[in-house]
Amino acid sequence: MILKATVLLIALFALQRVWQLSPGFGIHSKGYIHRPGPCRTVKPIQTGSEDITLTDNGIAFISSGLRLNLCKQLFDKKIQQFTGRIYKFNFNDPGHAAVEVALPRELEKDFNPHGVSHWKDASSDELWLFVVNHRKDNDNVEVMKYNHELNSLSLVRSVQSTMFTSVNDILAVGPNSFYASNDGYFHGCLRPLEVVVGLALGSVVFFDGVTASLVVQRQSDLNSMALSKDGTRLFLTKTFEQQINIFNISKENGNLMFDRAIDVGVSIDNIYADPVSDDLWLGAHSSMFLLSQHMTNLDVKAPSKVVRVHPLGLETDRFESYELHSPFGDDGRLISGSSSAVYYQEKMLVGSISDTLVFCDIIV
Ligand SMILES: [Ca+2]
Repeated sequence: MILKATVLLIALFALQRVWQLSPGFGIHSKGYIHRPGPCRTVKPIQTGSEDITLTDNGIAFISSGLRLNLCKQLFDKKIQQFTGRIYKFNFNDPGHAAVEVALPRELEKDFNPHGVSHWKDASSDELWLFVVNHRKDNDNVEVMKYNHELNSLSLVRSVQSTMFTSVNDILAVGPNSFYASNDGYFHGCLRPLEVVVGLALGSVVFFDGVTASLVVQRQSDLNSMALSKDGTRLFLTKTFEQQINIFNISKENGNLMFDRAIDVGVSIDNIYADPVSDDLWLGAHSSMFLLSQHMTNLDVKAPSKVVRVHPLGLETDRFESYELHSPFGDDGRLISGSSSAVYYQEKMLVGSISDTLVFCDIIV
């Protein structure tokens, strides 16, 4: 009797959770085509461009070939055949294809890239690329030095931590220090259960070059991060809750103090903070339901959407008020499952989890 009542209670709780999450799945959402100007796919990328990091002089580094470490049985088998790569795209010469960057020899056989970030030395051209690598055994953060002449990466260090439970994104704040966001705890087929039951097991880890510490804990649904141009604020996206959380960064120890949330009204993935305008650019999924169908069968198209958050506040508090813009939308035929967007001088790249990369001129 007690067992039956317990099972019934759990079932009711699960139903309530599904009901709560259903708007985020966007079951009735459609993809609307909207272009800011001429848009085209960028060759040769066909196996995803999940995350993009953009230097201040218009060089984009793109992670491609992500094999999600979730329940493999739920995903299209083709995804497991993807090869992890880093591509480079030059906004100053956008007529050309993306170029593959040579990986360090140590990573050639075990490279499954997810979030990317970079750190550029202000007084020199030295550039470090930080990549979340879902290695076969665990999640690592690969810190690599970029060689401009050889278009190659050399491994500086691989950072591991027991706090890296399921790393999604990385945010470099120095040549050897970073924040890493865990989108959850469990891998494999326990992960969908973690989402449905609503376990808040995501976190943000700060690594100061020596030690790792948890700076955000017991959160669900964490995705990607970006830094304000003055380096004092961190933006963190929450996909199902359709929010950007803004934190103030402690200068002393890197701790994060929650300031406010921005409701975006669409399931957001990766975020880019434009250092010129302070605008936030978001790769978004208009329908998580169609996205899940796309990930199960890549032939099924999923809509894409880019959101731009334009701050209206004064310099001291830029996001006190803001406007939401929708510069790009697609029904999935040009690009399915948009996960990232970056902007540079009236031009834009839109990345995807497992599909193409799109370049647009912005003329409207
Ligand atoms: Ca992401």
